[in-house]
Amino acid sequence: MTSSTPSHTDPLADLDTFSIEVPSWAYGNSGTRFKVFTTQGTPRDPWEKIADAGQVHAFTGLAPRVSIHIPWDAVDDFVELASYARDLGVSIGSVNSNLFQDDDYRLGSLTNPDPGIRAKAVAHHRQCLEVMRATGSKDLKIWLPDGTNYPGQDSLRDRQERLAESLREIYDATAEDERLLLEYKIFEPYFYSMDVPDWGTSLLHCLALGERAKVILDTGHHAPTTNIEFIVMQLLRAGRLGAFDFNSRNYGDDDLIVGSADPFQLFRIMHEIVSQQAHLPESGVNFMLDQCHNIEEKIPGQIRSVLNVQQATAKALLVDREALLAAQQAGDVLGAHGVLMDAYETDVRGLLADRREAAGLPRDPLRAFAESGYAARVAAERVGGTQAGWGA
Ligand code: PSV
Ligand code: MN
Ligand code: MN
Repeated sequence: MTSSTPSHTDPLADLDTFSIEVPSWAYGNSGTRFKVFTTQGTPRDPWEKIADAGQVHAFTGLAPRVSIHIPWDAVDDFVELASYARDLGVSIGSVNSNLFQDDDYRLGSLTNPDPGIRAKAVAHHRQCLEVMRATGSKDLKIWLPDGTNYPGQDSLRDRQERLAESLREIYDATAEDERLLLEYKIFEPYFYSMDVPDWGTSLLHCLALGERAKVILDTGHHAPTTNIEFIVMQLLRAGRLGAFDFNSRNYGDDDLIVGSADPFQLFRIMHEIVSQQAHLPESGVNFMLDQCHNIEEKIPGQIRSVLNVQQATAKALLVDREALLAAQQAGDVLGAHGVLMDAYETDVRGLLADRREAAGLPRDPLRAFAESGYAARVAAERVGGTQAGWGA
C-alpha cells in the first residue's frame, strides 16, 4: 500500500481525491441513424454544455473536468471558455480531435494513402494542441476512425506505416507536460479492418512514440466476452493506461450509462485499478466518460454515471486485500472469490451519502438536481438557435 495512513482507518478515504471527467457531447442531442430525439433545454453552444457539466460537479463533487471535442466545441476565444469553466467550478479536460466528419477522410485520415490528406489530419492535431495550451488541458485524445471495408482495399501493413509516421509528427509537436492518448476500437465506422482495432496495436504505437503516449480504454470498444479487466491490469503493468472512456454496452458501441448493463464488470475493472493504486491522482489515469444520452435526461444521466463509477470504486476499496492474498496463496479458490464477492455485495449507498453530506453535498444528488429547478430554467431560456451535440 502506498496510500496515506487514513486509508487504514477509513477504507473509503481515497475517494476524497477520486474524480471523473465528463464529455461535453453528453449534454447535446444524440441518437441512432433512425432518430435523434430532442430534449428541452439542450445546450446550443459549448458555453451551455460547460454550464450543464458544472451542474454535475456542483451536485456530486465528482466531476471537476469536462472533455471537449474540436471542432464541435470551437469558440473564438478558448482562454475565455476556460475561464468561464473555472467560474462554474470546473476545468477543461482532454481535447478530442475529430477525424470522422470530413469528406477528405473517406479512405482514412492519419492513414490515408494521399500524403496531402494525412498532412491535413496532422495539422488538425496541431490546432487541438493550440486549444490545449489556451485552455490548460494536458491531454490530446485521438480516436482514429480509419479502416477499410473490403479485403484488398488497401495494404494493411502500409496503413500502419503511415499511421506511425503521422503519430510521430503529432507526438513531436506535443510539449513535455502534454500527453497523447490513443484510443482503440474493434469495429465501426469500417467493418473489415480498423487501423487501431485493439489495445495491442495502440500500445505498440504508444511504445514507439515515447513515455507520454498512453492507451485509452473505452469499455464499449471490445468484442463481447472480452475480459476487459485483464487489459486494464496489463496496461497498468506496462505503465501505459492513460485514460478510460467509461460507458456500457450490450451489443455494439452503445455508449449507455456506465455500470447500467453490467455493474459487476465495472467493479471488476475498478478492483484491478485499486489493486495497482491507479485510482490515486498521481497514477495519471484519467477516468472519463464517453456516453450519449439518446432517450434519457442528460444531466441526470451524467449524475447517475459518475455516481455509478464512484460506487464501483468504493466497493473495490472495500476488498479485504489481506484476506484475498491469504486465500489466493492457500489455493482457496472459492474463499478468494468470496472475498471479492463480499465487497461487491456490500451496499455502500448509505456510506457514500454520509460522505457527501459531510462534504456539504446533497445526500441524493439526483433528487437535489431535480428539485433545483435548473432543468426548467434552461428549458425556458434556451429557445431557438441550433442545438448542439453529436454531429453538430
Ligand atoms: C466513436 O466510437 C467514439 O465514441 C469514440 O469512442 C470516441 O472516444 C468518441 O466517439 C468521441 O470522439
Ligand atoms: Mn471513446
Ligand atoms: Mn465509441
